[in-house]
Amino acid sequence: MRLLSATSVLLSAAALATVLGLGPVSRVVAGQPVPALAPSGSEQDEQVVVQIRARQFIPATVTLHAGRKTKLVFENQDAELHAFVPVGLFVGVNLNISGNGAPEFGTEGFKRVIIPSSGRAEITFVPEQPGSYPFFCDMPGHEMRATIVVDK
Ligand SMILES: [Cu+2]
Repeated sequence: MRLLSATSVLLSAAALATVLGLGPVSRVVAGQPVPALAPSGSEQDEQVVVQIRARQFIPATVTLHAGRKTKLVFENQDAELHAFVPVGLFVGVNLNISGNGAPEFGTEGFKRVIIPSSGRAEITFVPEQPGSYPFFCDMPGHEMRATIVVDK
């Protein structure tokens, strides 16, 4: 009985909120559902895999999301070394690199990671600034370019 009356009180409070126009917390604006606030944890983590094959980054455009914890994975399926050289993406951004690549850092932070044949590099970070960020491989003679797009 005690539980039941507590439920009644909650229902009454909800009804009162509706009458007062407070309504439900989440609303649909312009036909687009508002994403629910997820509890802290891994639910909003994003993992994106970029394959390197026949001197190409696949896919050529990678879409990430600002503010979301991201693991960006590069898998080198070629029989030669490749490098991931980002432009602008990591300025002022903390990151963590794992895998068996050889990362290089300079005065402005992360410069590139060289990835051995059949190797992989995993970069964990939170993209901050929405925008379009090119990246390339700077191994001699390799003409490999692709783009990371950070959406809001
Ligand atoms: Cu390359």
